Amino acid sequence: MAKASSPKRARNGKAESSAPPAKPNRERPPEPKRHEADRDEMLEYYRQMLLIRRFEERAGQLYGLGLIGGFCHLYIGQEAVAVGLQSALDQDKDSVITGYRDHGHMLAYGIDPKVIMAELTGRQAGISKGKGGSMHMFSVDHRFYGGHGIVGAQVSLGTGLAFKHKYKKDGGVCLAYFGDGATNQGQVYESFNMAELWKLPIIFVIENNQYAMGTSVNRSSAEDQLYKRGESFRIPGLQIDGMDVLAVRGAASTALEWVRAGKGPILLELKTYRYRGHSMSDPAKYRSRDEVQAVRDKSDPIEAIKHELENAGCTEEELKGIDKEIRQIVSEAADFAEQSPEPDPDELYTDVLVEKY
Ligand SMILES: Cc1ncc(C[n+]2csc(CCOP(=O)(O)OP(=O)(O)O)c2C)c(N)n1
Ligand SMILES: [Mg+2]
Repeated sequence: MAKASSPKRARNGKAESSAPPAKPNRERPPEPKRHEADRDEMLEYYRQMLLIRRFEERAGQLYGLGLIGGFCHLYIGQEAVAVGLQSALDQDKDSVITGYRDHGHMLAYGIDPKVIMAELTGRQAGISKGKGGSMHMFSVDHRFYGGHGIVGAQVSLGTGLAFKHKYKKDGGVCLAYFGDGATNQGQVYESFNMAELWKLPIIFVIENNQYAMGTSVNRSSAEDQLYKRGESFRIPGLQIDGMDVLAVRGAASTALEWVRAGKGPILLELKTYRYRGHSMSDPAKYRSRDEVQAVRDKSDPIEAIKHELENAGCTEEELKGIDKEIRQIVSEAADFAEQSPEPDPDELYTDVLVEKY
């Protein structure tokens, strides 16, 4: 009987290349540049971030008064992320999806603060007819696909949205936000694999606010440099200062250019911080007041752009005027929300199934 020949081995102990051949090295995106904005553009970012901050502060008050029921997760501290990224999108074709900390993303997309506040207070005029509340807001008209309570689920849903953009050739890109905690969820990686394999037009955005409920990122994550999380799927990642709206805006341009050129997904890790507890019912005993205060003092995104505006010649009067204008918008939204009627009980049976039954 002929002796079977032993398989050929490379002398250095490494596996010899065998068919099919390995994929070539992945191209890398360029280092993003901080966005150069003129005074008017900076004023617009200031206005939008301030709107989110004041809106969230008011939502916190309404919650305290018992006007908002259920869960309520505030976005205070993270404003530069939604504003910096979404200001770069094409609202006529791009889509956005996020988790339950969603009010800021809707405001940054230009959705009327009144219908968001009315949703928070469970009123008929709310964007989900008062039946979704804080975590389940949705607006197909704005291509804003929620508002999701299941950690990580929006990543697979966002991958589906990106598939739709590609399938329909509508030129859109999906922006899918998720938290540092969500990066340890299994479905995120199944989505990464499919997105890269099919070169889907999606920007995976990790909002690393340092905590997942009461667990800090380095206590929960073996690899805490979250921008590397796509590497084993060949998805390039960039780490960005999420407290600097112009740095975020610059990264958005780099990411959009990459995705729109058909190069597939990209991952952005925005290093940010949430000032409030995880939700309104979180006593936040897992960190010190000093830690929060230090971030507020050193890296507040709104103070930072305000400072740049002052350097660009904006007067205190002008900035105070904007603050007043924003407070007025938020007050009107709160009044609207308090005065709107609750949904009719019959609404319990609508919007449950797509078709009538
Ligand atoms: C699948 C699933 N597991 C657990 C939870 C409970 N839960 C709600 S929020 C949260 C923390 C998520 O933290 P992160 O992704 O960092 O987002 P952040 O709240 O900081 O915005 C957890 C574990 C959930 N909603 N869904
Ligand atoms: Mg987090």
